[in-house]
Amino acid sequence: MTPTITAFERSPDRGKGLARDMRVRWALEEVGQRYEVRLLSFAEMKEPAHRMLHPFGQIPTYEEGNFALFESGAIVFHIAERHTGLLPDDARARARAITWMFAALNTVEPPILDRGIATLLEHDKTWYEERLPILDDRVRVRLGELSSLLGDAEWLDTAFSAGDLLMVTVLRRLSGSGLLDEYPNLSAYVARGEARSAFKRAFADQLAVFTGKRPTG
Ligand code: GTB
Repeated sequence: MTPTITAFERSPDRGKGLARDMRVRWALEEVGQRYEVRLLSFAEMKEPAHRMLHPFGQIPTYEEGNFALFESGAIVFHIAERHTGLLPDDARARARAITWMFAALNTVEPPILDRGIATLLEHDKTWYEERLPILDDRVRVRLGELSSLLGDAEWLDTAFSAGDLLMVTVLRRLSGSGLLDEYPNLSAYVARGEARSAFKRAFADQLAVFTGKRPTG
């Protein structure tokens, strides 16, 4: 059955692939699973029909018939478990990849999110200029640790996994901040993720929502 996901009808990032449907699209492309997309306005996300799928009235969601999921990490995990290509077969390597999925969402993303919210919603506050460097430094702590761990390796563990997919999407949220540039190996890691053909297809599809131009090829 072809799954259906939800995404913004008008993404605030104007197609930069920073909203969380991007990680679900990328996972589906990695495993070669076709999917449909239902686009929602902000008002539609808060309506009872959508809240039946997502209790917090957000995107993305994932539906297969009458089976529905919300939370991008849970959706990527579901896709990774049901197909080959995103989680290793070896039990220990699989557990390590799942650990990286949690680390991306639960350890690395929170300070990046705090910074993003401040720049988006708090830039007109009197204390903003004082707070931003504090938030930047909290992000730097995690980036420094991740950078040391990654070293000159290609991926977080022995092969690309759902852990890398989530980590790359989390790090991409720093685009335009200049923070990632301070860690050349992390910039290169993100670039490696973005160079994957599955990423490119997912990116083109979410961009087409904004430009109205269907991707070719
Ligand atoms: N923990 C949930 C998950 O991982 O799925 C969080 C879901 C979530 O935050 N969804 C956001 C949403 O629906 C879209 S992704 N927001 C509307 C609302 O809460 O009313 C967050 C996001 C939005 C926009 C950009 N951007 O434009 O750069 C980046 C990220």
